[in-house]
Amino acid sequence: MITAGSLAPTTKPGPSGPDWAMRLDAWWRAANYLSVGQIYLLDNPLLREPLQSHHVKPRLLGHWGTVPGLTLTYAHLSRIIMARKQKMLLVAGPGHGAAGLNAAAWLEGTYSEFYPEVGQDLDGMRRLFRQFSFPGGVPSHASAHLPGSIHEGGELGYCLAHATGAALDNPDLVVACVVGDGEAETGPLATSWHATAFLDPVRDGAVLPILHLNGYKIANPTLLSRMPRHELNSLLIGHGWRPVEVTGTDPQEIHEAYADALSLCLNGIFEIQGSARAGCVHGGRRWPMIVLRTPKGWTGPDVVDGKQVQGSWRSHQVPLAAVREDAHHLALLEQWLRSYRPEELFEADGSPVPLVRDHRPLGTLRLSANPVAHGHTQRDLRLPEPFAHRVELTEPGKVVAESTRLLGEYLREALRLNRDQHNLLLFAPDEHASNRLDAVFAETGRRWQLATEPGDDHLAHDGRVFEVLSEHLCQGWLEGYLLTGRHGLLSSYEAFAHVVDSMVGQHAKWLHTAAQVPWRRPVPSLNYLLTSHVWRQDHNGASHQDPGFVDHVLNKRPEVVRVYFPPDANCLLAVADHCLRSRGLINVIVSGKQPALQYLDSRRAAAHCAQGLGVWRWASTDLDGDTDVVLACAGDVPTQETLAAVEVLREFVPDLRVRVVNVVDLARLAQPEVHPHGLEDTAYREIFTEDKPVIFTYHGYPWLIHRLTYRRPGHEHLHVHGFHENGTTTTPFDMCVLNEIDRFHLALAALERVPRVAGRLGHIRQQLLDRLAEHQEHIRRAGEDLPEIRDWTWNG
Ligand SMILES: Cc1ncc(C[n+]2csc(CCOP(=O)(O)OP(=O)(O)O)c2C)c(N)n1
Ligand SMILES: [Mg+2]
Repeated sequence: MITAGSLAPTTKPGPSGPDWAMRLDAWWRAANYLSVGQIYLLDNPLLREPLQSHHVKPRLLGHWGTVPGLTLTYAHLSRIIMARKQKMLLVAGPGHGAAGLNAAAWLEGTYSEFYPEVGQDLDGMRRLFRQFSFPGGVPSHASAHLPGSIHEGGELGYCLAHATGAALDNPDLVVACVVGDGEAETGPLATSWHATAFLDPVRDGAVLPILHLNGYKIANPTLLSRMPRHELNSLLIGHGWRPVEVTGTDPQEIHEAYADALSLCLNGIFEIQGSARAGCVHGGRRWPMIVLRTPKGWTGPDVVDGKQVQGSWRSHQVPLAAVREDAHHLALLEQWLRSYRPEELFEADGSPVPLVRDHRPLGTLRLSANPVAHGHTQRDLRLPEPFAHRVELTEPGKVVAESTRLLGEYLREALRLNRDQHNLLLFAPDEHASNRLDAVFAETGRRWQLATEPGDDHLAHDGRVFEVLSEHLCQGWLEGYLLTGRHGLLSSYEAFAHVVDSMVGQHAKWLHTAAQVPWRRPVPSLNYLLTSHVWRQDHNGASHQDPGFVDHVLNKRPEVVRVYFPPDANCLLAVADHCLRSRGLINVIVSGKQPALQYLDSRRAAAHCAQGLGVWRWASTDLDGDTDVVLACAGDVPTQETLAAVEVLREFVPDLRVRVVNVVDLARLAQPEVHPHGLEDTAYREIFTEDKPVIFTYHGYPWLIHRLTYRRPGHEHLHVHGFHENGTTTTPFDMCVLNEIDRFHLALAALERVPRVAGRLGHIRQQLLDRLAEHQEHIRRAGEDLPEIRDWTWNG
C-alpha cells in the first residue's frame, strides 16, 4: 500500500496558497463544531454565555463517531475541487453522519440558499442546530432534504453501488464515496468493489472510494480495520483498486497526507482516462482509492466516566449521554465545543469568518450544489413507436408469441435512438438472454473490462447492458444512474427480485421524500421487468417460484409505486413504453417469457392499458347485462386459464352469462383515497357488479387482491384464486392445477356460486373432476400436458 505522507512534494496540488492547511483545518473545526451543535444544542449556539442544561436538547439523537472523518473528507475534497476545478459528487456511506454533511452544506452557503430560514447568521445557526433530529425538523440521516446528496445512507451497504451508477455515462465527473468499515462488511458493499470490471474509462466518470477505517461500528471492531495491512491491500488490489493509505492522529500530518493522497488519486484517474480516451487499450488497469485510518469520534471527548470514548465504538452515537442531568457531562460538552475555538471561526453575527467561508469551491462546483445530485442534468429519453414490433392479430387468443422477445426488440430500438445521448442502460443478474431480451445485443454489448476468451458472447468495453450476478449491484447501479437523471430497466427472475426487497424499500422512501423537496427535479422511474415467473419455471422448481415482490412494493407509499400485469405482448409494449416515460416512480411489470397466446391488437392493447382494467366484451357472454358470474384475471397465465374456463363453462352450461374482466394496473383495484390510480366505487361496481360472484384469478398470492378490494362494494362475493406455495418442477398446466387456478377449478368455483345451476352441479362437478384426473394420469405417464391443454386456443 502506498502511504501518501511519503510522497514527493511535487505531487501536491499547489494552488491553494501557503496557508492552505491552516485554512482547511479551520473549516474542519467549524464543521465539527456545527455538527456537535446539531446533536446537542437547542440554544446558545455560539456559547456566548456559559453552557447550561436548558441549552441542551432533551433527547440527544445523532451519530458523532463518523462525523470527523466525513467532515475531514469534505474539507479535502473541497480543496482539491478548488485547486483543479474538478466536478465531484460525494456519496457518504455513513449517512448516519448527516450532522457533518448538514454542517458542510451550511458552511458552503447552499443550505441557506435552499432553506432561507436557516441563514448564515446566528439565528440560522440556532435553527440548524434545533431542527436536527427534532420533531418537525430534519432527519438524522442524509436524506433527500440534504443538498448534494443522492444517498440517504440509513441502510448500509449501497454507497459504492450508488456511486458507480452515478459515474456511468458522466465522463467528467469524479464520484468520491466514503465507505464505512462496518458498512464494508455487508454483502452489497463487499460485491461493489467489482465496479472496476465494468467502469469504462472512456465514457464513464471515475469512482474514488475512500474506505474509512475508523476501526469500529456500533459496538464492535470492524473486520477490515483488524485485517493485517498487507492482506487488506491484497484484497483491494485483487478487486482492481490501487489503495493509497492516509493514516494518523495528528491533524497537520493528516492534512498533508490527505492532500497528497487526493492529488495522487486524481492524477491516477486522469492518467487512466487520458490514455483510454486517446485510444490506448491496456489491461490490468487499477483505479486509485484511499484507505483512511483515523480514530472514530476523533476530536471528541477522550475519556468519559472512566471509559475510553474517542477512538472506540463508544463514540458511535452521542459520546456524552447525560448532559442535562450530569453537571460533569455538561462541563465536558462545553469543553468539547470550546476546543474548536468557535470565536475564531464565526463572526459576532454567526456567519463564518472569511477564512472559513472562503474554503469552498465556486457555485455548482460545491459538493452541496452539484446539479447532478438534484436531477437537473436530465435529458428526455427518445423512445420508439411502441408498436413498431407489435404482434399482428386478426382475432384474439389464436396467435402465440413470446412477450419479452418483442420487448427486447423495442428496447434495442430505444438503445439505438439514445446512442448519442448516453442516457439509457439495462441491468440484469446474468439474465438478458435467458429472459429473451437478447435482441438488444444487435445494438450493444454486455459491459466488460476484463480479459475475454473465444466463445464469450457479446462482451464489450462500452456495452450498455450490465450483467453481474448480484441483484444488489444491478439495483444499486441503476439507482445511482436514475438518481443522477438517466433512465434504465432492471429485469430479473421474479422470485429473486426479493433479494433487493430492502433496497427498493429505501428507494421508495427516497422518492417519496424527494417529491416534497422543491429544488429536486423528479428523476426517471425505477423500472422492473419481472419475468421467468412463478407459473413457468419449467427448468426449475419451488425455489424459483415466488410472486411476492409486488406485495412488498405495494406496501410502500402509493404515490410512488405502480404494478402492472400485461396479459400479452402488445400490452407489455404499451406498459413498458409508459413506464420508461414516467418519473419519480417505481414501476413493476410482470410478464412471462414463454410462448403464450396473444389477445389484443395494438389499438386495443393501448386502450386497455391506458384504462388499466376493463371488461373484455369479446370474451364475455353476458351482453344482455344479466350477469351470472364475473371471471376476473390479472397476469398472463391467469388470463389464459380464465378464458379457457369461459370455454369450459360454455360447454357445460351454454346459457350461463359470464363477464370477463382483465386487470393490467393492479392499483386500479384500490379506492382512489388509497392509491392515486384507484377506481371510483361507481366505476368498480359497473365493472365487477356488487351482487354477483366474482372469481378473480390472480398471478400472485391471493391475499393482495383481497387487501386492495376489502372495502369495495360486493367484496363478500369476491373469491380469489392465486399462488398458494404449491410449487415444484412439473408441467405448466399442473402448476395451475396444484394451485387451483386452472380452467377446471375456475369453472367449478364459478358454478358453485350460481344458484340457478345448483341442480346440475353434481353431474358437472364429476365431469370436471374426471378431467383433472385424466390430466394427472396423463402427465405422470407422458411427462407433458395433454395435447388439448398444451395446444389450446380461444374459440370465441
Ligand atoms: C444494513 C444495516 N444494518 C445495520 C445497521 C445499523 N447500523 C447503523 S450504523 C452501524 C455501524 C456502522 O459502522 P461503520 O460503517 O463503520 O460506520 P462509522 O464507523 O463510520 O459510523 C450499524 C450496524 C444499518 N444502518 N444498516
Ligand atoms: Mg466504522
